Amino acid sequence: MNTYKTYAERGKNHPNACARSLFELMERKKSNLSVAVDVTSKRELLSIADAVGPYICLLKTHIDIVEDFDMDLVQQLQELSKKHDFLIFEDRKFADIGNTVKHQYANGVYKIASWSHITNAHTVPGDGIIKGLAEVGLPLGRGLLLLAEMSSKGSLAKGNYTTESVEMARHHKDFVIGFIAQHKMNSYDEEDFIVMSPGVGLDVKGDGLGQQYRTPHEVIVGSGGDIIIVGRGIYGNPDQVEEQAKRYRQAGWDAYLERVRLHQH
Ligand code: 5BU
Repeated sequence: MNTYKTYAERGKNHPNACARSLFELMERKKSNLSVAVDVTSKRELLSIADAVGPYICLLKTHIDIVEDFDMDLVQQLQELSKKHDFLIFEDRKFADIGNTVKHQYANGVYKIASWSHITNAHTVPGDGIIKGLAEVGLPLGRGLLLLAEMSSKGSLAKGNYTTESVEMARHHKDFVIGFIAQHKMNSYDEEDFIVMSPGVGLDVKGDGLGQQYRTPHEVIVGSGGDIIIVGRGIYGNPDQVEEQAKRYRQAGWDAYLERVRLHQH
């Protein structure tokens, strides 16, 4: 199955340019680590992005929590993305009808489409949400992830909801590059969806607000995820950001190498 091929092999054949460059840079940097930088000041966000930059393939943001947001912040993030060779993923979780999300993606204060290589959307509104976002994102060479599963306790995104979300992605393979999910979602050899999994931690199992953590090994070897998304495990202790980024990058990459070994023919 595609999920168990190497990232390099998957990068060669992927129909979406954004997915191709992501796979290529993962192999180049030997990293399947995405850091979720959920901090509320521009200074902190930039300083963490610069510190973790060399170890990550993808920087995940929640841009609307930054108190002193301005367009200079996104310009600096773009510069860091070039300097350290990573892509940017704004975890916006769009959830409205196509016409509304189109504006939320392109316009307003944040102009997400203009700087974020990847964003994501809930499937609850039906596939009009994908069509609306694609009108803005496709001409810019962006990629979309659908939320097929969530990491939090009691999530309703399961069973039929998850299956139908995958079906929706199959009808929009030009723009949908994969899923936020807890397990591999591919069924066929000829399709290749990237699976990014949040809820990853090496030291704790949860956060008291519903978050649930698994180890990089559980995610990548046990469940077939491709990219581990780690937040507080990395930036939680300000003195250890770089050290933790190295640690998670190593754990994620070792798990990937083990998966490749296990599935060699
Ligand atoms: P943490 O600090 O590693 O718990 O942060 C996890 C991040 O991933 C945080 O930005 C969440 O908004 C995000 N997330 C998640 O935790 N679980 C999900 O199912 C989805 C996103 Br979708």
